[in-house]
Amino acid sequence: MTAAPTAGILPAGAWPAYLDGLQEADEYAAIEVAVGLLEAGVPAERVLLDLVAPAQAEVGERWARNEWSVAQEHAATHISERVVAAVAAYANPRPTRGRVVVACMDGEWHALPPRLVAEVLRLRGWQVTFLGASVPAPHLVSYLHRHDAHAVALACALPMRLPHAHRMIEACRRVDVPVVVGGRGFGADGRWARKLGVAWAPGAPSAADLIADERTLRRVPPAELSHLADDEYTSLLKRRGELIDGALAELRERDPGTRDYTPSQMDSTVSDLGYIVDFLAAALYVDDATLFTEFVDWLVEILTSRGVPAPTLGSTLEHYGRVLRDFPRAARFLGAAGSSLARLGGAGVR
Ligand code: B12
Repeated sequence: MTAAPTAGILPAGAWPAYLDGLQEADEYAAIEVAVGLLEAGVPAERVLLDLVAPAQAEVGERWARNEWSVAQEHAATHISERVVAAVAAYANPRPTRGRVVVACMDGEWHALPPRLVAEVLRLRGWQVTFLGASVPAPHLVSYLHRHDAHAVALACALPMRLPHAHRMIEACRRVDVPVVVGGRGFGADGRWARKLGVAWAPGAPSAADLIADERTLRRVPPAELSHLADDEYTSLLKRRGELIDGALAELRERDPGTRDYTPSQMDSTVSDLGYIVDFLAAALYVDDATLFTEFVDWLVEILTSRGVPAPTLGSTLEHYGRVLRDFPRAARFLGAAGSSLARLGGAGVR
């Protein structure tokens, strides 16, 4: 059993009982643990942030290690959503402050992390409109035209969505609504938010503090994106389809076994090849090789735990490197990822 990352804050027994509830897909048991804490006087904010949030991170670890299936992860996440709803209903706060709109970036389906942020903001008196997963920029802007908002909180869990994040942030700025962003997609220290020139909060409490301090929220240094003038990002996107098709053809050539892939194995392979291009594009967008190398390290972990050998990934990076030889920054990032891969599995880009 994994120890609670916040051990000591919650009464002993709550964490294992809650994780058991998620593991057994027993929503009644999980809700009972959460409501039991509330009844024992634990503040609702603590239940959300010290029980539900780290449990979801643990769900992610178990999925990444291939210990839990996608279905188990989905069931656990659904239960966490029910628990959040139960905690919110129990606390039942009434708004005393202005409206904050909370939304996920376009193409971003991780709605539970910003839902936790939304509930914490509600607990602190804000009137929150939660727009949920994958909100297209024009819809967000039209909502902001119709409803006065004190601030917008935008979530991004996957760094590959950062270029979209930037478009959403700019769209909010055009209607003069200040923005705070958060989520794993901006890097553990928020460094990619700084590149995009937007206020970033590591968690719900700091987001609430920032939203309450409008001057600080609006006082952000400008974006640092002058590197985009080299057009590598835009050109890479234009070649996305060609890159994936080429990598697939090269993979089939190199490893004839892939020709016998089932449709679902083929789907996963094509989406992995696409993720490599999308993460590379996002790294170009913020001009940071670590965005790409961290992704490749993560992908090695995922593939290895599912029995796919790391050399396969090394050869694909090599292939992209050959095709993108006229893209100096992309070539550098692919090289850095290859070296990292070599350190991890001894099979990097040669
Ligand atoms: C549940 C889940 C899903 C669900 C989401 C359902 C839902 N309703 O949210 C579904 C099934 C849709 C999903 C899909 C995918 N997922 Co997913 N998912 C998760 C999981 C297990 C939990 C997410 C969660 O609730 N976390 C709990 C929250 C509380 O943690 P948190 O993000 O750190 O949030 C805190 C702060 O970051 C901050 N914060 C977060 N958001 C915001 C927003 C604002 C405005 C502010 C201020 C602060 C803030 O405050 C929070 C509270 O303290 C994570 C694992 C993890 N560690 O998070 C993977 C994870 C994020 N997913 C991952 C992946 C890869 C995917 C997929 C690509 C998988 C696939 N092959 O299809 C897709 C991508 C879908 C998409 N385009 O968005 C990876 C990402 C890895 C990477 N390199 O980026 C993770 C890390 C899993 C893993 N261990 O590998 N996923």
